Amino acid sequence: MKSLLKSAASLIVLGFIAACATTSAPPSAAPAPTAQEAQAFVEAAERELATQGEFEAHTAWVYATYINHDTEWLQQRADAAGTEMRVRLASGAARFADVEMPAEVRRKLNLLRLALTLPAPGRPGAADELAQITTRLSSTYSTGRISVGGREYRLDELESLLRTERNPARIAEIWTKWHAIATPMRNDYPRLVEIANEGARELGYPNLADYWLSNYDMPPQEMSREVDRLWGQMQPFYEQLHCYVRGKLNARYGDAVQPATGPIRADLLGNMWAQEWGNISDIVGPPSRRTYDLSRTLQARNTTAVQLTEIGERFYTSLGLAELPDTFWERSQLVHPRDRDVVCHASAWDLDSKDDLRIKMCINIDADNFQTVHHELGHNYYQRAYKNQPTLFQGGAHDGFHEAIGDFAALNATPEYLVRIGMLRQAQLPSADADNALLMRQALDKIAFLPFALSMEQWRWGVFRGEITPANYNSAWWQIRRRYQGVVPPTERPADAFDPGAKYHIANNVSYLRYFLARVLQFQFYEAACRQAGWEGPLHRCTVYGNTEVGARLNAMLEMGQSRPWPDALEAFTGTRQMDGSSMVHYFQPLMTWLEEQNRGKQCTWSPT
Ligand code: X8Z
Ligand code: ZN
Repeated sequence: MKSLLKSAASLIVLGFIAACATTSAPPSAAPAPTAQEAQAFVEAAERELATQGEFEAHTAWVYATYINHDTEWLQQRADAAGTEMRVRLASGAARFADVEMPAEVRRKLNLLRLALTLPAPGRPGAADELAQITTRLSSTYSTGRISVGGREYRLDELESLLRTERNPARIAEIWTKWHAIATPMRNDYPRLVEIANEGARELGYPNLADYWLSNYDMPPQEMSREVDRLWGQMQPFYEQLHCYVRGKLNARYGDAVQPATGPIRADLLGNMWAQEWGNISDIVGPPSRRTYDLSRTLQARNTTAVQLTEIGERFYTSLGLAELPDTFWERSQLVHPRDRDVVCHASAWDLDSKDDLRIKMCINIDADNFQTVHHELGHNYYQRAYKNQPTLFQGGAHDGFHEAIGDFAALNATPEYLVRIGMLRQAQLPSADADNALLMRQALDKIAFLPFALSMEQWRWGVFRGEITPANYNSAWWQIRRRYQGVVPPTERPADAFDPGAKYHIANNVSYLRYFLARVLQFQFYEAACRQAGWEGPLHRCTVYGNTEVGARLNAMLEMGQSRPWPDALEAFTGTRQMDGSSMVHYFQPLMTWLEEQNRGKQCTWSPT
């Protein structure tokens, strides 16, 4: 992700050359390059990436925290230059394809080839045109505002409204107006795809989808099969959840708004993109005598954005990790500045690969932001742990690891933990009979998310492969969302709609498979950590808060960065070399059993087309 790291590239630098990737042979007249030359090439590349990356990061920071004509200009220039540099290095790396060399140098060359999110072709002007498009898309998204009831709202404010708004007409209005901000993107996006596909082909990949899928230390087709396997493990659970939630929405809103059969109306789920549904747990239940509402608890205590961030930091320091530096508090953007446009979407930054860590958020005080603060700090603690690795190894074991650390931390925020840190009173501690209510709230966020993440990437892979053409962009988007998630838009979509662009990661070209993988991995990390801590109770009640032995083992995995194929890193912390949904299944098993009972006799499908 562009803004996540010191350079646009480093987070996605991963993996071995894909089996299908071709490399061009050196011209026959030139002498074959040597291993020493490969080593020297890599060292020079790392120096250039480090210097240029630091410059790019500062430019990107100023743009993201103050969007205006001049910062757009700077951002676009830096982006184009960064793309040209990385394309030059990626093409240069291909020269050493047939040279015998130490494994570490080979790995770095492979990472160099995969170091771009959107590769541009080498012809003059291509990187520039691409940077113009990406900057325009980014600014259109981040400066989007809509008018509701005579007042202007930004996206972060609309998200807050949707968390609690229960009037279906007003919900549909907010949803429809926000999605309209993406309409101007509809002509830019096909051109972006065209240029980046051309760039991917020049680097030896058939298209951008295969290029992205080559980042996982295995051939892209194999990675696709892994994704299908993981989804297959959780799909039955999602179908039960969908069925139960649909019934509750039908009971709440009636047949005219939400029918009892078929797909769910996407705007009714408490989230602009129907990606996480935890905000409608008041509608879904199940009722429990004693449970708590984290948003209300935080608000009742007048928690500030700084305090929320300190709560997050405290979890990591309790594991024995160092406090964040003073500059983190001086330089981070925690809340929306009063008088300027910014990129509100949360991100974590490492500007110098030393100690200049920051987060950039527009914090509103609620449970979602509690989760996001932990998420972002997970990125920062990962970045700090691998800062002594060589430049090309400074990244997550794969991008899903980077996204999973902070979510793993937040899984530890159990009621018992909240009592320990003084957020809840002992008397508010939910008893065992509240387990299903607690698990439901988690399932609405964690399980509902999986088919959303999959839909995002299924759409993009189809677009990158040319199977979805511009004329079908929007209809294919809704076909895919309906098939995987079982959701439909509240109203017929206009002919010029470009609904995918209303989601940050499409407008900003951040791959999304990472979040799907992270949902699975975070439960593997959590179960492993709880095992290390000797926890014997129900998995979802475990917290490793304060356990420095777990912290040391976690940090050992983080310190590896991407110096080794990801199964090595996974093994270092969990003892297994496979991504696997069974920790997630195990965590939610009591709720699954309960849901199956509740849904007995119901028709739990939504015709997928
Ligand atoms: O984009 C994010 C993070 C930044 S890496 C806030 N997330 C995804 C999203 O918001 O769509 C975290 C969960 C999924
Ligand atoms: Zn993230």
